[in-house]
Amino acid sequence: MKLIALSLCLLAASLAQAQVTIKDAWVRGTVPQQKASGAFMQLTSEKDVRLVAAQSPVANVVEIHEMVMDKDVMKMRQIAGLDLVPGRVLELKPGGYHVMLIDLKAQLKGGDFVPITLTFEDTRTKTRFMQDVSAPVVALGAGNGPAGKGPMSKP
Ligand SMILES: [Cu+2]
Repeated sequence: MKLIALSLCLLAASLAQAQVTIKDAWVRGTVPQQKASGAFMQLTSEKDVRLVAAQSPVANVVEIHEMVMDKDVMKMRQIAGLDLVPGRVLELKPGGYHVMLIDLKAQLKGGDFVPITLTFEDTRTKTRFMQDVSAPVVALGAGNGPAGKGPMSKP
């Protein structure tokens, strides 16, 4: 009886933590020697939360990036976090916000899955929570990615 109560508690805890809906996650495949790649997905939250960090076992460094115009050249740079507006889809996509996988430990091949752990912060309570996603790798030159959002053909 105690065990059942405990597992119900754990279930409730894990459900309570799933505050952000993560959809259509994918990672751009790499060629040998390539040391970085991007991860893309759609995030939706019912609450005011902020994506503050990401981790993945495939990369030594994982950052949150945005694309900015710098003297007519698109460049990407790290940002401290990304706010989610409740009920609105925040799209991480090629040419826009993305999760940057840096110093990759191995080549990312089509058909592989990349586990990514996202850390969010409830902007009111300042409570942090983590959510995992398993993102399929879409190989370079394989055409469109899931749901027609293919690898970046232009920045
Ligand atoms: Cu980047």
